[in-house]
Amino acid sequence: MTAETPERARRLSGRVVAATHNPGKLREIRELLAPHGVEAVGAAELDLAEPEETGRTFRDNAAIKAEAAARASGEPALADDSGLCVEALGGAPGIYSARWAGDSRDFAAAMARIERELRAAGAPRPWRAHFVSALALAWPDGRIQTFEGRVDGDLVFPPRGTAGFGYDPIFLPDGHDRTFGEMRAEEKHGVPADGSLALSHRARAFQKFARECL
Ligand code: ITT
Repeated sequence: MTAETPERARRLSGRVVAATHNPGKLREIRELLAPHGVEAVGAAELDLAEPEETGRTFRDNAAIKAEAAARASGEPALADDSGLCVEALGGAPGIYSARWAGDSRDFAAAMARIERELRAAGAPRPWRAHFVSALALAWPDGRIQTFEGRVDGDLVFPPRGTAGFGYDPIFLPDGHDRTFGEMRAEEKHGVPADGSLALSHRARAFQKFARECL
């Protein structure tokens, strides 16, 4: 049902429902869409319920969220499912990245848990990890398109920087000496005008999405 390259691409214009309740993500999605003249209205603003994320992959969960929002709103909906995969922890927290922060969304605790588990496992440095973002665009008629992006890097402790959200302060992307938490928004998820590869997982997924849908 989901495909990276749909038979007939559909273009998005006007407005889209951003099927997320995460304000950090919503901000990034808005900033990514704005240059294309597409406005994003957040799921919380429309009072949309949060569906249960029962999928086993980022793509499945993104599709669940986008489809639920498109059905409930009658408008096209764009969802992101994303997470941090730590190699020495077998890819954890992965699709459970939000859950590791608990109901209170305590990412300081979630980052501390990652450090604790790496030390307990005796994992040799560098502590490799990657962020993944799956974007799903669902149309009210049930059609869905998905796109995935990834960025690799090392984990650093203690966390550095206060920008961004979630696990940004411990993620040092390859080729950079500042964490996502120390970068300006534009550096983390800006899309280069010359068509070269963006830095963040979400911006990389967005580049694929933009090629097909904007
Ligand atoms: P929605 O489902 O409502 O979109 P969520 O926060 O629950 O919000 P996810 O299920 O996709 O979203 O969980 C992804 C988690 O992974 C997110 O809460 C962050 O902690 C982390 N994450 C994803 N992208 C990130 C990024 O760019 N920087 C830092 N942490 C990120």
